[in-house]
Amino acid sequence: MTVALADLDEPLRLLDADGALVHGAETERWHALADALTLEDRIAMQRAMVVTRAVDMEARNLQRQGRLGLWVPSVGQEGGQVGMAFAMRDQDTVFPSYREHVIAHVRGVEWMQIVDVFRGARHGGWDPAATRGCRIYSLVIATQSLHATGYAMGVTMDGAVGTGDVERDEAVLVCYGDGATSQGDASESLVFSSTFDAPLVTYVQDNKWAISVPSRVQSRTPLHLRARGFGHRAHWIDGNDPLIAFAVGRAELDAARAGSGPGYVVADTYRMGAHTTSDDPTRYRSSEEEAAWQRRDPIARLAAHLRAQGVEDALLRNIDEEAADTAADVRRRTLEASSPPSDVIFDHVYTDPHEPLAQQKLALAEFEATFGGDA
Ligand SMILES: Cc1ncc(C[n+]2csc(CCOP(=O)(O)OP(=O)(O)O)c2C)c(N)n1
Repeated sequence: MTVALADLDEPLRLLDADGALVHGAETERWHALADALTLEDRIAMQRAMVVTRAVDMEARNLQRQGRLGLWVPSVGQEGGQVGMAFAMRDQDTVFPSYREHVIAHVRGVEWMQIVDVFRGARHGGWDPAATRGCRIYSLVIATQSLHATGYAMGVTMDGAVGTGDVERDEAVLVCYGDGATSQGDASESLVFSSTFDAPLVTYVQDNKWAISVPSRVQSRTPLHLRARGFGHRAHWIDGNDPLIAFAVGRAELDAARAGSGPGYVVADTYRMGAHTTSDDPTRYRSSEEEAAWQRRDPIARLAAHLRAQGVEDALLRNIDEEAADTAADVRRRTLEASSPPSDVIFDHVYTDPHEPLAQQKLALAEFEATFGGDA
């Protein structure tokens, strides 16, 4: 039987589109969890979103000027991301996709580390000790769902699950999009994490489009119902509401670390920009659809909530200025950045010397030499 998305109730939310708190039978237990967020935390969430958006827009401009090979915008999806990022505990690990700039930023990934990925200047991983467990982006759809599952199974084998100490036990977050759920890897991850009670939480950003394919044609059943069929505790949340993302994310990560097995969170959100700078969304979606989602902007929503909590406009303006400064700094550093020598792309593929690769490295060096040092 086909279950139409329209037949379902609304996704869970604690903040409505105007930033007012929502109360109802389903919300109170989530409010109780969101209450752990102090006003300072909420301001920090707003700062992370605003700074990320400013850098995001600047990176898009830099790509247009030929300074980056590609850029993948997160504009519009910052709300759910910031909630999930704040829901993680220090010892947790996250395997992002390529659009989780807020999560990477909150974990401590430097902006230039992200820019370097899209300049094609970074070929290895990020140091998990320096990024509080944020693994490098993956541009191969859903592949990181398997990395995350295996890693989470390893956490269990290390005895770092279910000891009762939430400050020590570990949970793993993996992020991907609605389109990635169509990949076999994503289904295998659901099976294995469920079978092995792995401490894994999957955060699916249903941003409505897998490039030009709408999410509604990719699944006959809503994605959270599919995940329940695999034995995951699954939720459908408003992906532009940082508070519900925090509450559900915190509950699921803590349940996973306690040994209760995997959780699954589907965020109802929207990719406001192009899929990447190589894409033209005007070819496949309407400006009415975009305008409707514009009214649900997570940054405006949390700003309204903060104002209602007594935060002054001057503070919000300071955040805007800080964001503009950060973006300008990223621009300056990108313009100044040099490219690594091309032969390093061979250096971290295998642990041990590898003859065919050594030959390829030599062949590239000989080819580049034909340009007389101007390759
Ligand atoms: C294994 C694989 N197949 C195809 C692609 C090409 N591709 C890049 S992005 C994308 C759509 C992804 O959509 P979704 O998972 O919804 O994530 P979003 O980009 O919307 O965040 C596809 C098919 C790829 N990168 N990797």
